[in-house]
Amino acid sequence: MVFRWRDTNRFSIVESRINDGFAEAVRAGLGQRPRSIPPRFFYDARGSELFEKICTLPEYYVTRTEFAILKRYAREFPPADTVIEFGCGYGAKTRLLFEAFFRTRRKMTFVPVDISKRALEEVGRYLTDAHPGLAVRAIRAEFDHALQLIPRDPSLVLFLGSNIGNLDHAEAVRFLSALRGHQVLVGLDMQKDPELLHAAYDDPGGVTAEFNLNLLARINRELGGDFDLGQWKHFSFYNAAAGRIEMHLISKGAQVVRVLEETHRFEAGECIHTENSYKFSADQIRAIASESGFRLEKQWTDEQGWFSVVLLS
Ligand code: AVJ
Repeated sequence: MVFRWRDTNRFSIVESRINDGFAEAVRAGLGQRPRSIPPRFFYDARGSELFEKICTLPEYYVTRTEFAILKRYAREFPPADTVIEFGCGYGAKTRLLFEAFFRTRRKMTFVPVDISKRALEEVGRYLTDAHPGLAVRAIRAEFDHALQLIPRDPSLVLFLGSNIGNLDHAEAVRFLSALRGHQVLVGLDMQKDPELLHAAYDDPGGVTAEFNLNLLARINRELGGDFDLGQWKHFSFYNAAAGRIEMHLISKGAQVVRVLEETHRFEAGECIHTENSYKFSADQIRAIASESGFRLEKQWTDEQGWFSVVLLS
């Protein structure tokens, strides 16, 4: 696809260390017990497409609930000269927010961070077209690495979509600590009826299952693996003690798989842990904020209390 920018000066993209270590992570993850592969590897082209589809599922309340909160309260969020966003994806929420920000400002800089170049280009093209006063300085990198590349002057940082839910408590505190000096708008999915959570992570149409299984398909495509996808089952459940949804891939029978010149033996029922998606309580949000050196400035939620958007400063 060829993009033609109306004004090239207003869009740039830096790509940094984007060999994200998929092979190394898979080798290490299949070699350890219990086996696990980090969820950031879900998002190749096919995985990103499937995730977009998840976001529109009736059972996946997450996206539409957060969107409604943002839409309703956008005017209360503090605009800033520079807005940084971790994990902008295709930027539906970002577009909404900039509509609100540009009611009171004429010039802004937007720094979207994502691993998908296509998503960054699409967001950049749309936003620079829509807002003549906007410059987009995109960063294509892993979140951890991007922390060293974002502007230092006090900015508004967006960390939406409960992307923070992929981090455990210590990781979340470490990530937010690195953002001190900025204001941070964070979207967090709240603890709720496990039935609702189960439905959101195991939809009847099987989109979430396909999203999970795509990780094995990606290993086959990119690392020359020979996973037989018919021999694996998507499994997700709410681990109430840990306050998180866990996603696993379960081996249907005893089998042998070759990946990266190595042989892996699986017994029936053995799993690969592919994702934790933490669900938060009000106390946990307060703890994360204070442990990372922030004040919980403001908090917005929906009528059912399913999702929270908080402003840390
Ligand atoms: C992108 C991490 C917020 O945890 O809800 C959706 C990913 N996994 N369905 C989430 C996901 C299965 C999503 N996050």
